[in-house]
Amino acid sequence: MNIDSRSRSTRGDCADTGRIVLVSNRVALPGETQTGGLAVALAAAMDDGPALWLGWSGRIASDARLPLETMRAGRLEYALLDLPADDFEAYYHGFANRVLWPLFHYRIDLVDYHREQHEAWLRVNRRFAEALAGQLRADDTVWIHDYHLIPLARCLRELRVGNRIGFFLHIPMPPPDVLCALPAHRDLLGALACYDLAGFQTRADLDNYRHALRQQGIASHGRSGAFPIGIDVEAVAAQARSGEAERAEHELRASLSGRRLAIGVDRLDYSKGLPERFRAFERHLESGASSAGQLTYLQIAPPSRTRVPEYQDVRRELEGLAGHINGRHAKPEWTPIRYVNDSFPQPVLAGFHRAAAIGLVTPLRDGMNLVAKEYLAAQSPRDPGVLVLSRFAGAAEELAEALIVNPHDLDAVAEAIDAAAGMPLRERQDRWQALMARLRGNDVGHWARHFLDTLRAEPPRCGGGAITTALPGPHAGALAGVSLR
Ligand code: GDG
Repeated sequence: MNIDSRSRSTRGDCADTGRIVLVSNRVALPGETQTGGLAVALAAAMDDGPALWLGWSGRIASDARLPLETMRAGRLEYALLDLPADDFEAYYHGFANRVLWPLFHYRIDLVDYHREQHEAWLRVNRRFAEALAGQLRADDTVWIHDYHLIPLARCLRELRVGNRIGFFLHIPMPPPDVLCALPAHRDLLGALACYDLAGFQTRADLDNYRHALRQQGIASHGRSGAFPIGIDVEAVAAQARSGEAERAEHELRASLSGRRLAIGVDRLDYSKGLPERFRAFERHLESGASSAGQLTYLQIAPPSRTRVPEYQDVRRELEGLAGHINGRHAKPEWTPIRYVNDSFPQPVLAGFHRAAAIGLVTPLRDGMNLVAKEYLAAQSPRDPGVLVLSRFAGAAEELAEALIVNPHDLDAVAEAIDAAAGMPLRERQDRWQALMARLRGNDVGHWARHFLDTLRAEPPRCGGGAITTALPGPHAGALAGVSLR
């Protein structure tokens, strides 16, 4: 790549109306079914304005420096880069999935750290930076997503990119005592501090970040804030009323033989608390509560990261548990748990949600959890279901009218299932309306605008190179939910 032309491209006029340039490990190409929260959210957020979305192509290449593959869909352009086999293995299957993911979900016990994988992570980020710098125009605003790409702003600054650069962490930010289990924790915090704006899902995540910076004596060059991610509420509600959803709802209801439905929809991931949820459902079956035996629990769990041993373990554990619970409690005409390792189109999921009197969202740790929000948006206003929600999902900070539970307390979850099953219509409607008002007040469009307006409220670093301290601008303090350092 030509450094001169890159420098020129980032030193032009610093106008405020450029493209949004999204960067994430994977992109959601048009027409692809996505089962990850990040892709679903970004695809919904990028509805207006010209934008470029850059990410890994999904391909391994022996010569990873081939020109980027580009394509266009309406105002959205995609740029895809290939990655070399060794680096990809160490960066993605190693450092991202077996170090950062468990660590940021408070699972130090599952962290498998190797220094050479950390180095591959940094190399891949430099590769992303080179690919991106070649695509950037002077007035672009760069928005980088998630833990795979934390070092990217620092790499871009090293290439003298002067554009505004923001970062959003989709997963939880752990407290300093957890974070410092990572040998390179200071380097990681220093990389986050390079962003003009670092965004987190919740106030608690933001506090953890700031606390860690203070503890390590690291000065941030930019600002930080809490930007809880939302969903496209009206789109999910419309999907739930579509013909495809109605058919799915109808067929599912017809299969229940008069029983009611509890539903869980989660990527098969140990952070989602599925074994605990299965056990809590068994506790409910054995509780003697009036609703015990009257509910069928459908768990949709599309497999993810299938090569990672911890994911294979949780899958085996769930198969054992489902077999055990059904073996003990099933009747000839009824199976208590329907456990489905498959993914479905979003309108079908919305129909399933609408068929369910109870939504079970009980992760042990979750950045936000979009399924909790999708379950609510899919409900019928006349007869809404009840959300049982873990206090350890970021969504619990906003969704106080759900039945909030500690997923480790199996008896409490079993009691919440019974309370949800017996909740009078009026109370269900009151809770649901309060929750929907909250979802509508912060949908995915609002989330994206709020982040980008905050990022753009500061002058860009035209010219690149020098990293300066960004001082709060005149409008910045007025933006709700963002606190400035
Ligand atoms: C990360 C953070 C944060 C699920 N099964 C199917 C399917 N899905 C969709 C859901 C939802 C998305 O995948 C999952 O989003 P979550 O938020 O629940 O979880 P993560 O994938 O872990 O996402 C999370 C999120 O990023 C956004 O910031 O909330 O905390 O971990 O949209 O509906 N979609 C389809 N078929 C399925 O079977 N089509």
